[in-house]
Amino acid sequence: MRVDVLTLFPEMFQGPLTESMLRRAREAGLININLVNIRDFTSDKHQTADDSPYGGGAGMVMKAEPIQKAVSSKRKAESRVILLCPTGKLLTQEKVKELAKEKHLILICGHYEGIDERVRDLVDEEISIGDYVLTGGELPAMVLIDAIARNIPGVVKEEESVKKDSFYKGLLDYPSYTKPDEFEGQRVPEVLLSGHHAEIGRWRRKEALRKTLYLRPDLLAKAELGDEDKKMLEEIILE
Ligand code: 21W
Repeated sequence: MRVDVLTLFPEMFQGPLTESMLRRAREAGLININLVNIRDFTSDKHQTADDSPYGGGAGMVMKAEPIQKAVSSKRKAESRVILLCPTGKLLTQEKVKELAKEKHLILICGHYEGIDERVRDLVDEEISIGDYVLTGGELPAMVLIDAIARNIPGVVKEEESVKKDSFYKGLLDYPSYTKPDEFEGQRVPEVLLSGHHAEIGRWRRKEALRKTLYLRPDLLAKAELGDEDKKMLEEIILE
């Protein structure tokens, strides 16, 4: 997959995209991330990319023309153009999986108080990462890229863990433990030391259900539950 990120602050991406999993994914050629400075598409001598809002008020608004030129220089028939903005549709794992199948994404990061409204006509969709106010779309773009990369085959070393994301689809994670088998007087649940894989699987499913019931009942209402899950939930409620 190729991703062009249009931003006034390409330096913000230097850390996250050059470390850990994303670096490996880029080095392996699984994802090609290209930073595009919107300022390079301005046409005046001061390279003006933002200006004061018509009608007055505080803050600056990003100009439409430099963004349009930047998009035009990258857009191909197979491109999907996404604007990161606070009024966008909330990002979900479902959307992440859908976007992971694309050949080419163009991500536009707003900054300052916003972006000229007419930019919306250039984009295929608008995405927000949550109901809180950030300083720009750069961190949301990195969140989106990170979540997408995890779903490109070969990026996560143990493909199993991505499959598990979907096996436990809609539920919170089960509890994990590693050595030592006792820490501060708390023992690791005996079943995990037993080597009985079927029983371990059942225990994990039940504990994932328990966590979801207690911490995120909203997710439980949407999860696809089988008969075994419903039996386990009854047991949990009666315990
Ligand atoms: C924050 C832009 C507030 C605009 C009317 C006119 C991208 C983001 C962003 C930002 C405002 C995302 C106003 C979650 C986010 C982003 C910068 C509005 C007041 N009202 N997901 N001006 N949260 N944020 N400014 O902030 O660009 S995705």
